[in-house]
Amino acid sequence: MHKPCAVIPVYNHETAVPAVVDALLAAGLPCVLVDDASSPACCAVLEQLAVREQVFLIRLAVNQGKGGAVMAGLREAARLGFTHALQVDADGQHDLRDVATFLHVSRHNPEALICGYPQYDASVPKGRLYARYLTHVWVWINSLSLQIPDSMCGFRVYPLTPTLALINSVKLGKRMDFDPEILVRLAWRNQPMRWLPTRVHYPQDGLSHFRLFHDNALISSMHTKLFFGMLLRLPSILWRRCTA
Ligand SMILES: Nc1nc2c(ncn2[C@@H]2O[C@H](COP(=O)(O)OP(=O)(O)O)[C@@H](O)[C@H]2O)c(=O)[nH]1
Ligand SMILES: [Mg+2]
Repeated sequence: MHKPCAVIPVYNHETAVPAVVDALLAAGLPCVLVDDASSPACCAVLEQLAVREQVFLIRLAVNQGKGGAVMAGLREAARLGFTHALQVDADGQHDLRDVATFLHVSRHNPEALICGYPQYDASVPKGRLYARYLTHVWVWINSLSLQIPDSMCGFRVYPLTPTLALINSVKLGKRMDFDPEILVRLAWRNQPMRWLPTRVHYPQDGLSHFRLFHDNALISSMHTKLFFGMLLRLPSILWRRCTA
């Protein structure tokens, strides 16, 4: 059973989001938009989009952060009867020409989480690029494997059943700490994962709400928390790996 949709967390990206929705609908994907307590201007654009067939909109009364918005969208996707969800940013930084490939691989590996392996161009802010290397190393330690080559790219197809089983049983980070944390925790559960290269572009006039100090501090404390979580689970993770 493979019935996919897209889940798009939106926080004040009203200029870019219509083109993202157009591209996803053209690729045959229904869209679940999650308005993360955006400005009135962005709300109005999202309401316009939601008039269209196959576009669903949910509203969070209080800003949750990217992770909180994605989790709300994944729950809504399952409620609507979808089995898989493509997580994609609203700001147009992901290469939507890859949607068909991601869906093809997901359809042939329905149990797997399909993750984007980002190929950055020169537009990537250097501070972000270096911070990612630190995250890669933490993720290798905390997942007890080198199987996760990137954990920050928010372009992935989630199989909803195992993903919601995790989200409903653990309190995950609700901001920019979400993308790496969910991968490590799924890896602890032996979730099959696949990586596909995909181009990531930071538009010159693009609007990123990533807060360099605050979000990096949040991500560091998440890695530390996962480190102790990994130590506690070490015997059971290794046992599961050996008997898999
Ligand atoms: N930063 C941020 N993004 C949010 C929030 N809620 C939803 N989002 C969405 O999460 C995605 C990633 O945010 P973005 O600012 O582009 O971060 P970046 O891609 O890491 O630079 C976009 O689709 C945002 O619209 C929030 O509270 N803060
Ligand atoms: Mg972005």
